[in-house]
Amino acid sequence: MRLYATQTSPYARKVHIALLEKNIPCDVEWVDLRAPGHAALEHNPLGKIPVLVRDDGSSVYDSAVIIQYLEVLRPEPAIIPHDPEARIEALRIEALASGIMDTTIAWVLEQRHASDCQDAAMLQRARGKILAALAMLQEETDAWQDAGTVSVLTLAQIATVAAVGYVDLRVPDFLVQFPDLTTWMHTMRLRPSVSATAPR
Ligand SMILES: N[C@@H](CCC(=O)N[C@@H](CS)C(=O)NCC(=O)O)C(=O)O
Repeated sequence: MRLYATQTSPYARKVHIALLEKNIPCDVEWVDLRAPGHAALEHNPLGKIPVLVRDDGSSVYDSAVIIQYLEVLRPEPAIIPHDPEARIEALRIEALASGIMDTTIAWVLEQRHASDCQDAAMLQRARGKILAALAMLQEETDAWQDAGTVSVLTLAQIATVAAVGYVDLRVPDFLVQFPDLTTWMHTMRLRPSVSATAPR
């Protein structure tokens, strides 16, 4: 199997951490998304990463679907709870974390416009949403103080690491008001799957 990814994509990082936590061997190919005709286009017409290409050449995307595929491919150790209520809760947190990724990327792209061309209202709205979602994630992490030492991370924890790591990479100021979340992230960086996938 081969994962097409970039070294800064939080969606790809989520998948990469899941592969490592579940101990699933997979080659990783770094893609330059700005290059015309880059490798991911051959496997996903949308040209987005992550894309997982199976040994029979078929593709799986996007990141949420890849996670479901990995769980079917190798059910143990499970990263998604079997209990229906706990499962929905894990998927909700994954969606919340993905929303942080989406909104942070939109914020960063808008911020790159010349200052007189920026949509100030959009930036303000996006910032508010990111901060509200981070506050919610911080509450979740209060219950995950042992996550640095558990045998396997859950999807909710993996998605949280990927989202918070991305905010830290692009807009670290947004994390200043979340000291508990920041401390939790420091603990998580001691974990091999988290340190090996840190954005570079
Ligand atoms: N919902 C998708 C989002 C993937 C995504 O937007 N990836 C970005 C990189 S972080 C990308 O490939 N952008 C290139 C493009 O949109 O052409 C997922 O969860 O996999």
